[in-house]
Amino acid sequence: MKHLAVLALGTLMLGLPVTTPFAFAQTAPEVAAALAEVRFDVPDMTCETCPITVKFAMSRVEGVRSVEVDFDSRSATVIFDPALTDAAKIAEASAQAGYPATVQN
Ligand SMILES: [Cu+2]
Repeated sequence: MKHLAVLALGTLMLGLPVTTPFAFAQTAPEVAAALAEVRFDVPDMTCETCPITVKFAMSRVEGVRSVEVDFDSRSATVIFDPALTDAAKIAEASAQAGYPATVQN
């Protein structure tokens, strides 16, 4: 009886790696194609630790995939899923952390 349970568990665990990569292979290209990139001006950054706060605030927005903040140019480049968020919400998060951000044209 014990052996049967172990066998059943083994089969269950073996089944996972077979189905998981297939599911990823199907969804990954769609997700990558749907991502958007926006550059923001963040003029109120005054020292080299300000980008840490901006990056943290923007990264917390649901749907944001990556945030790169450049202190020298007072800008932030954000990659996000437009199905989950938008530039206005990301700018608002930055503003609430003390750094108003505007989309670069
Ligand atoms: Cu600072």
